[in-house]
Amino acid sequence: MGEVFYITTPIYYVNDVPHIGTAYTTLAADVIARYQRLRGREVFFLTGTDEHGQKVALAAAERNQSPQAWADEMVTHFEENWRLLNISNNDFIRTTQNRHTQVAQLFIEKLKESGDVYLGSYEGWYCVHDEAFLLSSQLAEGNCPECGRPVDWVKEENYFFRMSKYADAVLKHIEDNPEFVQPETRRNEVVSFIKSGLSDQSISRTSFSWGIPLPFDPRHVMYVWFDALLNYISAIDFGSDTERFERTWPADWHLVGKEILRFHAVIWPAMLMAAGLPLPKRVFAHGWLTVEGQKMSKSLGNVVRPAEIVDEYGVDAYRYYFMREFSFGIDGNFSRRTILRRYNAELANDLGNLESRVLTMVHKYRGGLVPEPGTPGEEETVLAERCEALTAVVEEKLAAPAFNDALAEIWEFVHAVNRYVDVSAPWALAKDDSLAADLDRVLYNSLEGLRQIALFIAPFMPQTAEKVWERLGLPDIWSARIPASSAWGALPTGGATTRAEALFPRKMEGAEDS
Ligand code: ME8
Repeated sequence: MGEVFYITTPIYYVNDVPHIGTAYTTLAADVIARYQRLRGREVFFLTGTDEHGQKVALAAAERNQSPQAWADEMVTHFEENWRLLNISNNDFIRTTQNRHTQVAQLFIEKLKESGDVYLGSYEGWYCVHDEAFLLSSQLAEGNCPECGRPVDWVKEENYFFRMSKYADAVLKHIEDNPEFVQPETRRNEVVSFIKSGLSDQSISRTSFSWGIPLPFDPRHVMYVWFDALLNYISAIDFGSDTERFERTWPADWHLVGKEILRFHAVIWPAMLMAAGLPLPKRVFAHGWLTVEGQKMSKSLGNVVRPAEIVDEYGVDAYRYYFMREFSFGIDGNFSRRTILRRYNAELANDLGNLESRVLTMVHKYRGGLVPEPGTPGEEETVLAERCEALTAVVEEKLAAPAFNDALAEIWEFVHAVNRYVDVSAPWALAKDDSLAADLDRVLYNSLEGLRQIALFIAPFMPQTAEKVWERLGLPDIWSARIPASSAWGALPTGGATTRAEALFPRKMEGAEDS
């Protein structure tokens, strides 16, 4: 079971187009997916859209459109944004697709038959923005505790999922498997939430119709969260292709924002237990991003779209910044000033200059051809050892995941290669013909340093890694494997390198005022 490395993002509501927050989770998942592929794993990386529910129905109604037409239009923005950000998802699931509605209906039918779904009546609060049923005791000054918006009083006949029956088992699973819900602070919140008592979960609505009809009572549509969580198994053919399902399930990682951890760490495991399915290996809740110190909101008009940043800095600088600047588990603040600083210092200067000066020297002194490595001296041995150690460190940091620390370590290596070039001074060696073998060795090892850097940055900056790889005369970076292709000295000699435009042209500072 579960031979495939399976990673997911939340499926996003189509009531809005993507912004840097939704892109953040998607990008993080992409980095892990790309890394695991380079490690030789078969990866299934899933993202998609959550298209049912009252919130989407209302957004469509405001525009006098049918919810389906609205979803069809909105989904193109997600696809476009993920293309722009070079996201390598293997599939894109929409909850209005037939493959999904079929599985959702099959699943709820199964639970109805086993007695875990029953008819009752709900009376209580509902937050349309968060699509969440709330108890009076959960309200914050009468409003939704999560988003602060006013809540609606709902009184309907509903089907319920017997979640209370699974409370102890879910709690035990969380306590026995510390890697299941992360980070730890969030796990503690989930544990106290379960300990405060779980009631059965309302899982259908009758007051509107934009949802999946219950097969045994079509007056009801499925509660949007019950429907949405099932995307993780409908996309891998639960109920229709058992072989595929079993190779892929359970998911290795569900990446989610902190506000929806409870759905993934409480309701979802209970649903899976009720269906007799294994639980995902890990649910990781990351922090929230603010913009220049403020919560992003349409009413404040401060929502940042990925294209604004990509147009200015390019896709890889975007990806680098978001993965380097923030610590994944905690909240972070996006600021235009820090992206500009990092761009100039770390991309244009540290990485860009290294690449251009090494390739320039190889062209100037060796006609662009990769020279012989010769016998490694002290400096080369140190560099090779650092590089080998880095392979293990990156593996560990990405398992955490601590993207920012992984990049900080990779940049220590970029500095080490820069220092190697400085102390070896190939320009001085070039002045003396009797030192030709030394010059060969230094140029070879500098190029090898660049090759290693390209591999390390590939999951984070795929386009830049491809460019460096190509300029080194190497065939296809995505067929490389870590660690096999990362052993020091794997760069073949005699290959033709190419000099080309700067990877990250320097930008004027002082133009940003925030
Ligand atoms: O909750 N900072 O969809 P959604 C960081 N459809 N991440 C952010 C963010 C921010 N400011 N804003 C959004 C839903 N996100 C449901 C999910 S899953 C079965 C159903 C990211 O469109 C983060 O991953 O509201 C968050 O959990 C998700 O977008 C919410 O997206």
